[in-house]
Amino acid sequence: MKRLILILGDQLSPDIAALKSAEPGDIIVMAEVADEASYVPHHPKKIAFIFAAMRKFAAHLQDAGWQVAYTRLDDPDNSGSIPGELLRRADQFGTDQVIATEPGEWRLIQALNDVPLKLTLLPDDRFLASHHDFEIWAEGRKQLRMEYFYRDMRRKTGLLMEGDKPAGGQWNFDHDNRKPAPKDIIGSGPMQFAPDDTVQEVLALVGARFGDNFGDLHPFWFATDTTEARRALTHFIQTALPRFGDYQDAMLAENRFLYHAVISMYLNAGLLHWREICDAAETAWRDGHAPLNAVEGFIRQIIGWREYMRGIYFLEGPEYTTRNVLNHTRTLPALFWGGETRMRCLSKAVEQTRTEAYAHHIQRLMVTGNFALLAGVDPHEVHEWYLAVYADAYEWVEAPNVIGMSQFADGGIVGSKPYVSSGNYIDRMSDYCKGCAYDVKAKTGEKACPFNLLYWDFLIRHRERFVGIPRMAQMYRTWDRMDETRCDTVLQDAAGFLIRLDAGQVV
Ligand code: FAD
Ligand code: DLZ
Ligand code: SF4
Repeated sequence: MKRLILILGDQLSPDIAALKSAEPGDIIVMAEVADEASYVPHHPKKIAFIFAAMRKFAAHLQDAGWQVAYTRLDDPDNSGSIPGELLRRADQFGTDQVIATEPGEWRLIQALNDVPLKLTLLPDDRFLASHHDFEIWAEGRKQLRMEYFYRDMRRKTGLLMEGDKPAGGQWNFDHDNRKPAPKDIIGSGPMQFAPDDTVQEVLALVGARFGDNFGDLHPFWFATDTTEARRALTHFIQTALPRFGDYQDAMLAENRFLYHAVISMYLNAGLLHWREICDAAETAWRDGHAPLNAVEGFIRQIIGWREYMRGIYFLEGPEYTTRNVLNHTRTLPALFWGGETRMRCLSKAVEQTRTEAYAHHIQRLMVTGNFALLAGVDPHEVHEWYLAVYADAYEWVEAPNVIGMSQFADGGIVGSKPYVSSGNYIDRMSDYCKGCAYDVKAKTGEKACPFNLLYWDFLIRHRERFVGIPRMAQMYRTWDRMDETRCDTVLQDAAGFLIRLDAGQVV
């Protein structure tokens, strides 16, 4: 009996499990549906990227001889959901058998399991660690530290290994990697692609249907198929990888990409595979084109952090995104949606998110994430914002980064301590503070950088929880040595700032 082979918008890999198990006569089902396009208000560039890549992937499958039942968003009989499209296609083709690859969000896994058809859900083997591998690794450990998981992944892949030893004698070269941004950035940023006919058609559709969502649709420059994504990868390896390590944590107002790869949207949608990316990076090192600190740092992000985050998401289960151990309840401030702010770092990070559907790791972690955490914003709202605004965002990778790493809402599963900082860190790593309405050196008063105020306010609010963490104890000692009147002023100024924020004033 013929079967339906479901391919989702982030499963655009020729070797995706469902496709590998397909046989001649099976029907490939792909569908642009309102439910997926609107469960959060996705950035229009993200929707356009996924739809365009889906259409090209479907065409590629058809060329290879597959029968593809493709639903466009504006098809009149589009049921609006993945389960609805499966039922419709099952009826049309007279089958009740469906083969799918496990989706990257619990929400959709549950929806597929509820469809009254005979579903076979295959593991997504595009990842290095299966759920089982991660469970085995996690079992019996008091703390799930990424660094140890990463070493296992190095051994498993053989990447940057010399026998059973790490290349260069060290697993991790991060101490070489935290340089502030240089004034002169060499390099042209990520490779950009002019929209072809398929992309143009999608842009018209997305503009009409999702033009009111936060985010600029134009100019659209993403790669939308594997050939283009591979060109973007090669461009990164040649032009940026050698400096990736040194400036990985740096931020510049007028240079949005620095030496980052800007490939996460391609990798997560299936246009690239982790192995080809890491092999290309390792070859660059072995050929003497890129230094070890850059290549090790880059490979760690992919076989370390990325795989680890996915492991945590599936280990922790569907209610992970509702965790809120710090009991933060503030509504996400309007400035996250482009509302006016005098804080230049936030204004620049949100502006580039609006135009590019991209911000690099430190902008996400130490500017927007840091501010939301210090201000005590409800982590679920923060999570939904990140899920909506970045082109690479799917819950399996976004939620552990936001709920865990950035907001500490999971109580320390991902990070042993919260990622918080005063303005000083942002000043050291960026050029944002020059030209800001606030003074990063001022600790109290009208001009005081809000990060300076909120930093102490956060630490004092959560003193009981954090004072016992060795790497935080020093901060509490500093506070305890500060003059009492000064401490009161800091907390009063912080409270005043939060009142103005809640009242919707421009802060
Ligand atoms: P580079 O800096 O060039 O890194 C190379 C690759 O490493 C990335 O493409 C990505 O695949 C991987 N990587 C790096 N860091 C991480 C990480 N922490 N977790 C998983 N993969 C990583 N990444 C997503 O793919 N989707 C998300 O929704 C997402 N949300 C995030 C939210 C927050 C609050 C934070 C702090 C980080 C988030 N990240 C997310 C991780 C990281 O910021 C992005 O992967 C990275 O910025 C993508 O840009 P790039 O391709 O230029 O990455
Ligand atoms: C993100 C997304 C969007 C915007 N639209 C679609 C769609 O119309 N059809 C589809 O199959 N997939 C889409 N996706 C990706 C899914 O939301 C994704 O597969 C799940 O969130 C699981 O990761
Ligand atoms: Fe951001 Fe403070 Fe610097 Fe202004 S002074 S850019 S608010 S860190």
